[in-house]
Amino acid sequence: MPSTQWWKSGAVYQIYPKSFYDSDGDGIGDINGIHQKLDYIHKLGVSAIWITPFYPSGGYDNGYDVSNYCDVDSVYGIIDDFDSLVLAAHSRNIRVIIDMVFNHTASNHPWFLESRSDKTSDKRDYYIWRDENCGHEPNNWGALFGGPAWTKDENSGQYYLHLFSPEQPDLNWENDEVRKSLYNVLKWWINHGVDGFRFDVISLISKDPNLPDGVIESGHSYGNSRPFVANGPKVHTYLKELRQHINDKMCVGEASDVTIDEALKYASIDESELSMVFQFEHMDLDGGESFKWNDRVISHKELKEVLYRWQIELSGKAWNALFWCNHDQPRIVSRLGKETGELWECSAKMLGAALHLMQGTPYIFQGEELGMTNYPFTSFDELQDPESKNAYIEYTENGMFTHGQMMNYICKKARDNARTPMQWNNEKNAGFSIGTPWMPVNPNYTYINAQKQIDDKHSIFNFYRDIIALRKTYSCLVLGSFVPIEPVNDSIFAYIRKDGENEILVVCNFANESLQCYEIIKYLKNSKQLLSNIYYNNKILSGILAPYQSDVWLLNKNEGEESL
Ligand code: TEU
Repeated sequence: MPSTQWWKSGAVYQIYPKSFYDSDGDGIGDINGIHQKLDYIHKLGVSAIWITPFYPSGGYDNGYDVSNYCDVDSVYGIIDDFDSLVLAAHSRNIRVIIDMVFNHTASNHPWFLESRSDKTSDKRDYYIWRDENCGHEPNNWGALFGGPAWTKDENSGQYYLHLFSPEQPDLNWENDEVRKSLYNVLKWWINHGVDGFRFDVISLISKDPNLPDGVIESGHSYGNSRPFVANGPKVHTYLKELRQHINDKMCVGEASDVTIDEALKYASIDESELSMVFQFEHMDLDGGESFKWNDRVISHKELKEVLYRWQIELSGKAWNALFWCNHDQPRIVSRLGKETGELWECSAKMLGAALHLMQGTPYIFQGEELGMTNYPFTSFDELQDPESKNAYIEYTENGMFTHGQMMNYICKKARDNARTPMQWNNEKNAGFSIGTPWMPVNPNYTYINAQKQIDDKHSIFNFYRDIIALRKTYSCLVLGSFVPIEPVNDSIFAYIRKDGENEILVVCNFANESLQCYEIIKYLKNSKQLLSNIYYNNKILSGILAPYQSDVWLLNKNEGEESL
């Protein structure tokens, strides 16, 4: 394979440290816990780990409210632990990517404390302060975690902007000193050996300076700020400037509300801004009026349309970040596959193959490689995340949903589903901690756990190993073009990846039933099966796919259609 940037052929493993592995028995995962599990990560074959925030924090949003960008929160360890982790990861050829939360700080960050202390403070302009508007907030925007996006500071009588929660005031990127301070943070971590950054909600850093009212959509109490804060007027200027401070490090931006046109700028292959962006169009397909709180099921037809469009439109111009899961999403096997029964394993593998073999950098969220599932929440008291707690209170109090409806939606969509402890073995607390875990362990840990899967060659873990290895073996799976096979059934995702050397066919049945796919038979003649999640039949040769079947074939180039 020709040499290419490591993140193009490699996969990234996302670690939510609080729930990964607890090395000191306080019920909370930590940096040394990650260190102790590096061999497991190495075995999977990933090229990098991305660690979500582990910095001192206000403690409101599980680390996404940073109170000191250049340190490790004592609950996770000390900076020496981080330095040792980087060395140990590098010795295994695993890069380390860290999360930078630069749209906002915590409300107890010294910059904000100073900013709010006095209207004339040097740091006043580090944040976005405005006078009241006829006795009300400066505009009608709502915050993502509930309530208005403005909070009044009684001391000065002015309001500060917070797109998420009052505990997360937005930084004012217009201020040169703010940007310089943030670039110094990047330098500090580069000196600690990190290989890349994931930038939290980076598409929101540049706001429309007029801060106009937003439309109040049905089912909402406040105006929608997104048209005025996402992909704002100076975002690309700021990112080009930021890029000068990180040289050739890999950087992925979380870009909510990003369009393809915007992604072509953020993630252009000349990398003048970022290496790639996380877009959410495929994850938002089951959203609706009440944001994500519903039990709608993602349509396979729409999913395919979105994923294929991103593949085709970015091809040769920008680079995709591929993901089903992260710390904000429910578990994918519960969302698009089967979380129990004999098809659990098959569907988890199919979802892995469908995603990883498209063009882009695949991300695996801890436990996805084991087929970990959503948690069966039954009461409000089990919830940790302010997003779902606030939504529960708002929607049950305003009579929009009953307790039962809201708990059903939470079981399907809450971010807490991703945050239950990693299931290492079938011992106490799934081997996550000898103390009391900060979140309950999913009761299915007795049969879904790492220990059970590592040595089983047919396990989900080993299937993930195989797809990661396949991308390293065949260059067409990395830089090769993406050619959809259509028309096929809406639930069948069939595509060919090809370059000058090879052509590989990927076919995945997203349905919980056998489906005909005669359209692919012609490609299979004299071709070689590289991978399958079905070990008991070869009906695929006659064009029949089993429920959730996923197959990967190295094509004999003389067969199939000339036009490919
Ligand atoms: O998420 C940004 C974001 O837009 C999410 O809040 C998303 O809309 C939500 O999770 C959907 O349910 C990032 C972080 O990934 C998230 O954990 C933080 O809470 C948020 O930013 C604020 O920093």
